[in-house]
Amino acid sequence: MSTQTASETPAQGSLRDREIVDAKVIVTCPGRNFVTLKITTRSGVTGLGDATLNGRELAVASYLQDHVVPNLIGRDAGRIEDLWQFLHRGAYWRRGPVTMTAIAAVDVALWDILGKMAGLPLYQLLGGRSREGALVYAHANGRDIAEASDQVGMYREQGFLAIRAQCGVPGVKKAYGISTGTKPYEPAESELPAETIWNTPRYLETAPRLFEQLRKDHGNEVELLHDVHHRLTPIEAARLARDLEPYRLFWLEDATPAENQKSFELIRKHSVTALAVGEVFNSIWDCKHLIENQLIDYIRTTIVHGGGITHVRRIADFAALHQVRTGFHGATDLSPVCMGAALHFDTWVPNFGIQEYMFHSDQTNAVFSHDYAFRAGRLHVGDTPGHGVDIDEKLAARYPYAPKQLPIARLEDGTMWDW
Ligand code: CS2
Ligand code: MG
Repeated sequence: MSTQTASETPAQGSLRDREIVDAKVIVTCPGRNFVTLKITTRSGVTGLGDATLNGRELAVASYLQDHVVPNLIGRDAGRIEDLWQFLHRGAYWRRGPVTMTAIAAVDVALWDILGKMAGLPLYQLLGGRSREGALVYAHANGRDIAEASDQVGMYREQGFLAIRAQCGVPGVKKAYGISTGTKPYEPAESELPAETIWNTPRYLETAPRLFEQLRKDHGNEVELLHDVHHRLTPIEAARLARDLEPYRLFWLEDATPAENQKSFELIRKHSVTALAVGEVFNSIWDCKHLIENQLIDYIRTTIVHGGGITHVRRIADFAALHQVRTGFHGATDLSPVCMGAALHFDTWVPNFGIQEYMFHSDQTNAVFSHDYAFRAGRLHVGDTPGHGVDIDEKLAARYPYAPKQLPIARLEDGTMWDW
């Protein structure tokens, strides 16, 4: 009878099977730039991780290619936690969006390999289903309130139960979140940052009118969300949160820049509007104070920028202790690989809140095949082993990198502001 050593399990194959023999950084631009890490084991099992950081893609590609990949070859793909600790503590210059996005790509690729070796979907590896499908929200926007309301109506007809609404601000050219033409909103549109102008008083006057109209047009059932995108001072954020109370938002996002975490005490003092923060965070240390002091209601730090499943699981568990729920970032500049991994996480995590769902283009979906599907307001993952997302490398090679950066914002007097 063959004796199995600790490192030999049918599910995970032998240690030799799990040895990492290749790690490839794939940069492709099917409509927008994405960076993907593909790890291959000696047994030929491969795993994918998203490494996309909008506007700074090549920084992560280089971090992976030059500083991470040489450390992966020859290692055991099954030692996911140890590799996470090696890449985090071993970096010395720890944390930060580039480092944590690179670590996330390795981490998600290894979880993908583990699922494939075990023949299990990622949600099962994490602990199994906690729900059928993840509630998602779409992005409605319009140049004015009427147009934004029409788009909310359109998404409701498509079956969305939750919708983010943004609208233009009178007198402000290219306000945040407003798409031009028929394409969904795409912020990174030029090689160098486009300059946009911001006017807070006009915005503070417009936003409450938008939601007053949306409630009149669409009633109280649909969940409405709004993204301030870091543009208000703490007291302005407190005022907006209070002005929006009658319209019962699901959440008000990034109401004020969250480096100054005490500023959320001011917002909390003046309003019961639910608050969401964290898409620009990349570590549990960025959100610890906000979570343990109940200063937010949803944490948005997601798999691709938050150090992968291994680290975001710690953030979610810490948040659960304080009744804070997850609300993962899910813009189009996070690839379907991230969306796939995030949805498996959403399917498992007990303190799930909601998942952002901006649609990827057909070009992007042709490069990144996946088995998640939208039904009745929720995204449902399949049972493919791993996270269920794959990349067509030949097709990806047809879309070379196109340098793009995010816009910047200035006040009308030229003062640099938060975009
Ligand atoms: C936005 C993002 O979706 C959101 O909540 O904050 O679209 C953000 O502007 C982009 O991800 C930046 O690349
Ligand atoms: Mg946002």
